[in-house]
Amino acid sequence: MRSLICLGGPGSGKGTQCAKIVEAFGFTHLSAGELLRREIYSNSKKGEMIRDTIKEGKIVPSDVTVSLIKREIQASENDKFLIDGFPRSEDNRVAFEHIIGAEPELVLFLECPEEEMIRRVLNRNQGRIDDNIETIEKRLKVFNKLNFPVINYYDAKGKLRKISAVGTIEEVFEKIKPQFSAYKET
Ligand code: UP5
Ligand code: MG
Repeated sequence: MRSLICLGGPGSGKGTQCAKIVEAFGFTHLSAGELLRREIYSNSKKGEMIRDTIKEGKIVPSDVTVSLIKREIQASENDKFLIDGFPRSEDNRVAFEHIIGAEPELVLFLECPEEEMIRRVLNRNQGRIDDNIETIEKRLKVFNKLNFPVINYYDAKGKLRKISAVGTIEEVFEKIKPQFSAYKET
């Protein structure tokens, strides 16, 4: 199993760029946020807890997210995964590496100014319960406090690739592409 990770603040463009990477390089896209949102609507026991956590911009317990990711990996015939928006904390990272038993080959980090992230999220209009200014401010705080230790960890291991997320969707993708020179275009 080979995995790449895409990190960045709320609205930095992870989902948008991951969709393009997947199309160009044949990865399976696993968005942790999407898997959690799907769980809310599946009437599972954990759905209510997940909804409350997302509404508060907090991080869902690692075992819940990791088991959703693991289920997708096991159900897939692909062996290349692009994980979007996870791990968001050191606790997430350790749980992932312990349970999945692998470290990512590469970690993309989409760097975006906060005002731009807020603007993108507020313009999204997809009815997400966390796309309001109160929750966005909480999401940004949690991102700054808990995701940076993970980003620094991968940086120290030489796995981090910082990409400026400013510019059009195509311009950002052009900056990402060279990072994938080792992966075959599909
Ligand atoms: N857009 C994208 N690129 C653009 C560009 N270059 N120029 C102009 N506009 C651009 O993009 C956001 C919006 O901006 C879109 O409308 C897009 O068209 C436009 P998107 O690609 O959706 O950005 P993304 O980084 O994916 O933003 P998202 O809001 O999904 O990021 P979050 O990290 O906040 O959300 P996620 O879904 O990952 O998590 C949601 C919540 O789930 C978390 O806050 C947390 O509570 C919980 N969660 C966990 O607890 N654990 C996890 O592991 C994951 C999530
Ligand atoms: Mg997203």
